[in-house]
Amino acid sequence: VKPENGCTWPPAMSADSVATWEGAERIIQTALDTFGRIDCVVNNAAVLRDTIFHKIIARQIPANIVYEDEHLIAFRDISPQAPVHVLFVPKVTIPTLNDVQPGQAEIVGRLVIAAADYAKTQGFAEDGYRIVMNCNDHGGQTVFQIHLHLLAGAPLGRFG
Ligand code: DGP
Repeated sequence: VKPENGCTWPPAMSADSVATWEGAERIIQTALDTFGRIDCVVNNAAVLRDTIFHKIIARQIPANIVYEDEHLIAFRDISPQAPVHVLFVPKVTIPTLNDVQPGQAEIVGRLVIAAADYAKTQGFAEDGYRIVMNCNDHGGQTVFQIHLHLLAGAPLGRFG
């Protein structure tokens, strides 16, 4: 559990401080009523691991969404690094690639297939594209909900 990657409810309380709060059940119910979901429960505190991408999924902030299904969402990167730069994000909360469980292979696979399908429907599959997933500090990850970058639309230069 990485509460630092999200927040607890009520706000400004660490999971530990809520542990002694009577009525933890009520707190968790309030979080559920307010946010529609909780990601996990730590010491009787509801933990919401919200990122900017969760807010896009919940339509709390706008994004240029190009694809969505029950498992994932795809939208244009706010700071494009190529003529086409789309992010594919699962709806299940997974902060980093290190947190992907063996039973979650399908979730990661769906991101790749959705990106390839998008390339085909947009007509640049044959020209080619690059997909990138960053993990933690050295990988340059800045948003702690796993996501796949699809880059295309021009020769991207050699990488790796
Ligand atoms: P990474 O460095 O791999 O964690 O990539 C995060 C990407 O997310 C980065 O390329 C910029 C993009 N991004 C950050 N905030 C927003 C946002 O509010 N909207 C959109 N569309 N993209 C964002």
